[in-house]
Amino acid sequence: MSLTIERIDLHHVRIPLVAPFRTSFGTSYDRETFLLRVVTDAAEGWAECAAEPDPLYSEEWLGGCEAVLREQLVPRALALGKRLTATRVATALEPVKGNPMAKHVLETALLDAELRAHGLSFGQYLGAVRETVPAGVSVGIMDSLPELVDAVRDYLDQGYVRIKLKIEPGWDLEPVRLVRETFGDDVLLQVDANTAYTLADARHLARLDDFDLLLIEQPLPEDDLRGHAELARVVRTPICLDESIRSARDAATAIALGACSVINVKPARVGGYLEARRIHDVAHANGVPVWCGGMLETGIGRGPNLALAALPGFVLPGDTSASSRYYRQDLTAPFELVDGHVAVPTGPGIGVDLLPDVLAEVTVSSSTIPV
Ligand code: SMG
Ligand code: MG
Repeated sequence: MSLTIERIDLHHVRIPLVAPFRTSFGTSYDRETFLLRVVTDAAEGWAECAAEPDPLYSEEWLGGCEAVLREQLVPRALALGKRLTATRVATALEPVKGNPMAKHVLETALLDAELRAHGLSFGQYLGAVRETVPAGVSVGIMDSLPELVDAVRDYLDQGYVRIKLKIEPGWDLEPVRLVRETFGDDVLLQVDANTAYTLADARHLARLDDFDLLLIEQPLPEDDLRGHAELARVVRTPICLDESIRSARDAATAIALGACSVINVKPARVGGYLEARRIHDVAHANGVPVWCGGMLETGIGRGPNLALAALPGFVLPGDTSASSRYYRQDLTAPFELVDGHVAVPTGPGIGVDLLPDVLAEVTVSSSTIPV
């Protein structure tokens, strides 16, 4: 079956976070993004743009995503006419350099429509082998160490099976030591620097080896694969890449160079679920464990991420937390944490539906991309 696009809408939303989330590159107080709805002759599809208002996590940002969708990506998809599938659209978007988050939101909405038309879930389509996935939680940089300990205690009490601490120069050894000493050796613990260090910090980062961490995520700048390979020779803790990996080719290169021994797979960062699955396949074939990252997605983005996290190579707990970690009121029925796990949606497509009243409440503006 192939589809014809009849309409594309953007719904700009702003949703308050339950608590501010601070990383080495900034603090978020709410989630500001847009949802893309595509109406086709066979079914309708939805996806969430992962970009942030400012280009601080990566070079993409919301305004840029909208512009490239309007002026470049949607026209290329429409040029396919009636022969549209998510795979064909991905191929048609390939000549456009970069812009993975913009490509991801269009491809995912189309894949949702396509799978709904076939009555297939993302999990079935991608090759999920689990009904639930273990949930980790990402803990932001705090104003004080006691606040950090309280936050981690609360997450552990809720049942999260892995803690990730955001770190930056000045907030690294002490918080990690304190969390390890307070909660014991059994807690699965890892850190994420979001590119905040340089290779000159190698000796300093090696001091994290004392704390038996699962991994150090993206310590160095995203374009410094050589630096990560050098660092991996100095630190014993496994190096995990996030921002550096934009494609399956990047994954193959990083693995071959010894720049990482674990990969954080985020569908949005790599242009969509099709490329995300290829990264899983490359890593799996090389014996490199992967896990599913997050971008503070609402239920609309979380649903398909959970399906991806259920693939066989996803052997480490992801940043696939329950809705309550992020929002008092999610845009979909909430994802709940049960025995440290979150259920993979089973319905057609992304397997979750928007709550129209909630969407109306958080919508800042809506617009249409002409088709
Ligand atoms: O969705 O639980 C989540 C967020 C997880 O820490 C998280 N994401 O670099 O991995 C990362 C960050 C990037 C997003 S910061 C807004
Ligand atoms: Mg990260």
